[in-house]
Amino acid sequence: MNTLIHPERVRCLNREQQITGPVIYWMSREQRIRDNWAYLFASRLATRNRSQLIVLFNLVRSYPGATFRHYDFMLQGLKTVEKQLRSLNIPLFVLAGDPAETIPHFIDEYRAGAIVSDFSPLKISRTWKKKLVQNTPVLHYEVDARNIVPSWIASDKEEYSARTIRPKINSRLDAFLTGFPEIEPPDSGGNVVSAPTVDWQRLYAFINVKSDVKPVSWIVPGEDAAMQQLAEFIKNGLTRYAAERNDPTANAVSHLSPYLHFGQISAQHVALAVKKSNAPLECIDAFLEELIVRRELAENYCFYNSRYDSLDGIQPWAKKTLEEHRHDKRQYLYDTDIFEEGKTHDPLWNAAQSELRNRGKMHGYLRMYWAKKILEWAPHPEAAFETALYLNDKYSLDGRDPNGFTGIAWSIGGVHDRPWFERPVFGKIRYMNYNGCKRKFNVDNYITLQGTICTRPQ
Ligand code: FAD
Ligand code: FO1
Repeated sequence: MNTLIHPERVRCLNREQQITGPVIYWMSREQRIRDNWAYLFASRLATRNRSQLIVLFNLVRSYPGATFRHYDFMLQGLKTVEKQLRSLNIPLFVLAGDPAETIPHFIDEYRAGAIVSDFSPLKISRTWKKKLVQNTPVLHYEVDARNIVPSWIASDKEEYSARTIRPKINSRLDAFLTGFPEIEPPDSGGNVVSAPTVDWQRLYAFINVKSDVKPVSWIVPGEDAAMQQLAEFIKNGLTRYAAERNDPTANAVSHLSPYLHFGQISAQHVALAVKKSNAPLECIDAFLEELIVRRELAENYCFYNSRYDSLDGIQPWAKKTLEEHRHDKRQYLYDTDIFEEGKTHDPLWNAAQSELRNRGKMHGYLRMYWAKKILEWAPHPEAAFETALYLNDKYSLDGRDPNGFTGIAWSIGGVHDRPWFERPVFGKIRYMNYNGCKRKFNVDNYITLQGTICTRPQ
C-alpha cells in the first residue's frame, strides 16, 4: 500500500513559517475522514510537529443557491464525521458565521501553528481563503483532495474539451491514482485540545435558507451510506453501465453525485473500487470516463474560467452564434415560474422537472435535454442560463458544483462541445429533441414513473 501523499497535491498559499501550536484542518468541501488527502496531510503535519490536530468546519448561514434539503444532507453527513473523529480522539469544532471572521478569531484563540484547507475551484471558496490568507499570518496549505490528478497539475490552462484534457490526465494517473493509507490518528505528543460537543440543534437554528425544499428519503447522507451505495452500484448497476447509462428508466447509474458533491466519498476511492471490480472492461472504462475525465474537465473549467457561472464564460464561436439567433421567434415562451412548476407543453420535460423537484436528482441524460429546452423556450440565452442554474442549484442535491456550472454551460453555451448544424434559436449549439429521447429510452415509462400525465407534445 502506497502511503505517500503526492507532494504535487499540496500547495502553500503563503510564505509564513510554521509556528508551534495546533494544526487545523479546515474541512469545507471534503466532508469525510476516510480517503481524504487533506485530512491525512494535516494529521501528518501535526504528528511531525508533535502538535494537536483540530478539525474545523465553518457553517455559513446561507450558501448561495442552497436550500434546507442541502443543508440537512450536509449536516446529517457531518454528524457521522463527528462520530468518527470522536472515536479517533480528534476534536471537531463547528463554527457558525462568515469564515473570514470566525476562523481568524479561532486561530488566535487556539494559537494555531498552521492551517490546512481542501481545494475548490469555485469563487466562493477561493474568496473565503483569500481573505483568510490576507488577514491571518499563519502558514496555510491547500490540498486537492477532490481530483485524482490535482487541477493545477492536470493542466495549466482552460481546456477545450474532453479530447484535450484526457491525455493530460491519463499521463499522470499512474502517479496519482494510488491507494489510501488507513486513517491515521495523529501523535500529538500528549498535547490535547478538547472540543465542546457539537450543538446540532443550534446549528440548524442558525441557518437561514428556503425551508420549502424538503429533504428526500431515497438517499441516506453520510460516509457509510455512500460506501453502501457504491457497493450496491458495483453489484447491480456497473455491469449495465456501458449499455444502459443513458436510459433513465434502467437504474444503471451510480447515484453517487450527492455524496461526491458534499465530499462524503472520495472519487479516487470510487475509481479504485470500480477498477478492481469484475464488471466488463467497457463498463469500467465508460464509468471512469465520466468520473475522472468529465468531472475533472468541469473542475478545470471552473478553476481557469472565472466566468463559469454565466454565459460570459463561453467560447467566442458560441457567443457569436447565440447572438445571431437572439431574436429568433420562440415557438413556446416560458418564464421561470412555468419552468419551475413543470407546466410546459412537453410532458417529458415536465417529468424531468418533477424528478428534479421531488427526488432532488435528475438522470444525467435528461439533464441535457432539460437544459437545452430551457434555451429553446426562454426569452433569451442569458435568461435560459439563469433559469437552469437557479433550478439546478435550488433542487438538485448535487447542485452548486463545478459539474453543474459546466453541464449547464455545455448544454446552453456549447462549452467543451463543437459547432453543429445551424438552426433557429440554438444557432450552432448542439440540439436535442423529444424523438432523440424516444430512440434512447421508453419515454412514456419515464413519464409514468415521475407521476405526470402521459401525453405527447405537439
Ligand atoms: P454516474 O453516471 O453514475 O456518474 C458517476 C460520476 O461521474 C458522477 O457522480 C459525476 O461525478 C461524474 N459525471 C457523470 N457525468 C458527468 C458529466 N456529464 N460531467 C461531469 N461529471 C460527470 N453533476 C453534478 O454533480 N452536479 C450538478 O449540479 C450537475 N448538473 C448538471 C446539469 C446539466 C444541465 C448537465 C447536462 C449535467 C449536470 N451534471 C451535474 C453532470 C451529470 O449529469 C451528473 O454528474 C450525473 O447525472 C450524476 O449522477 P450519477 O452520480 O448517478 O452519475
Ligand atoms: N462548505 C462550508 O465550508 N460551509 C458551509 O456552510 C457549506 C454549505 C454548503 C451548502 C450547500 C452546498 O452545496 C455546499 C456547501 N458547502 C459548505 C460546501 C462547499 O463549500 C462547496 O461544496 C464547495 O465550494 C464546492 O466546490
